[in-house]
Amino acid sequence: MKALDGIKILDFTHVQSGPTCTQLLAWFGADVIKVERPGVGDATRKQLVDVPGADSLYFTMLNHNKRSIELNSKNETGKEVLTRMIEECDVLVENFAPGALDRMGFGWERIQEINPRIIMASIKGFGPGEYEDCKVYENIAQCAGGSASTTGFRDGPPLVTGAQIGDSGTGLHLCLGIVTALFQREKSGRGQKVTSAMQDSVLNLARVKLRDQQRLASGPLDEYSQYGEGIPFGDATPRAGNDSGGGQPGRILKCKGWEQDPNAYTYFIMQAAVWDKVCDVIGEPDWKTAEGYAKPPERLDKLNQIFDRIEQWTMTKSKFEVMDICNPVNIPVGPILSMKEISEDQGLFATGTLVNVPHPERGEYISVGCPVKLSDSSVEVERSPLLGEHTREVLEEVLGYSGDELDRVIASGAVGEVS
Ligand code: CAO
Repeated sequence: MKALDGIKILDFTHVQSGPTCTQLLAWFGADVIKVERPGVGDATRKQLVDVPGADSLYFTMLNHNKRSIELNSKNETGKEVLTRMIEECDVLVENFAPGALDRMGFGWERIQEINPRIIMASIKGFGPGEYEDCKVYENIAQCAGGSASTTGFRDGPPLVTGAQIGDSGTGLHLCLGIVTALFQREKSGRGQKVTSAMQDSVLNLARVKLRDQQRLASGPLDEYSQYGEGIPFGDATPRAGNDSGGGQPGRILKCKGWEQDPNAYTYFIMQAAVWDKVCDVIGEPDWKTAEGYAKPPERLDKLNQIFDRIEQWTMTKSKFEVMDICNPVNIPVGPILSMKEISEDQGLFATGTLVNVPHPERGEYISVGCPVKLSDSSVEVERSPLLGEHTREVLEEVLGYSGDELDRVIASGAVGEVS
């Protein structure tokens, strides 16, 4: 048994944000039926193509464990089929541009009329207000949500981050909203509308930077490097380079081989509780008791000097040797792992966080499996569906079409080429 067994999802999502949400629901056991434009499908199927003719990794890695039905929701017969799907499903998830569903004739009012128990979950770039009609992609959300202005080095431009906090981050938020609404429906019997704006999700993940914005009113942020460097703070949370986000100073430091290897670095946290151990490891035992070094607040104005000294030591070790030496004495460190190293990490394959997935068109590829583990709801990662692979199956098994009625729907052209 899977946690969401019996839950049917009308998956009207595309690109990245929505598909990450419905992929999680599929992994938790829901029957996710992806509705795609006949002959075209989710645009990502044909974006960043690496194997000519096959669905791209962009698509396959975001759409595991789903079924695909081709359906033109703007055609009369297509609207009839969509109406039946809304009747049958527990949740409709969509991330079209603002207003697209209304233009199709399926706004929230209409959807509720068709099925009062349905949960309708939407991702938009912005919440209600000045920008609500804007189309939004990942990096726009990172910029509008406060992440870019607080990422990068103080003397450089704002930076976006590689982690897709705008798309996949919002998908996660929406997924939580959906299962919460399903839980409430158990008691109320009613569906509801769940919305997650990408700006809001990024801001939620960047909330410590809003914390710092307010702390500025009480004086400089003394855990930021610029404090020790004597550089005055402005009126907004500055970019903090690789400084640790918390009260324990941390930096990215070079390790042995950094001249050739762009990822020969370690993250090193100078946690106050293990200061003595840090001093021993780097060969500065006197700093344990020396004035200006012994107490955490005294060290804040010389973080650059102290980290330079620690780096002299880390540069004599590989990033894995730093792990091996520091972890046994409880100094928190972490190697900067490349995607190559991660993709070869057998430990991640053993936990199912990485999986090898066979695919009929492209052969085997590596994907990220379900990042949330439930002890009583296992996940078997299955390949993404080919476009329209399950059109007939869904029409017959889920929507109950048969005989002349099925022939009529297929002949209408609303569901693409059905084999
Ligand atoms: N049958 C018929 N028409 C369909 C259809 C189907 N099965 N599926 C989609 N369409 C139509 C839509 O109704 C829409 O038509 P209208 O423009 O006439 O309303 C049209 O296809 C295009 O949809 P779209 O506007 O959502 O797609 P886009 O490529 O122009 O924009 C995006 C993409 C992502 C910018 C936009 O969807 C958006 O802002 N979504 C919300 C925020 C979001 O999720 N962004 C993250 C995307 S991942 O980086």
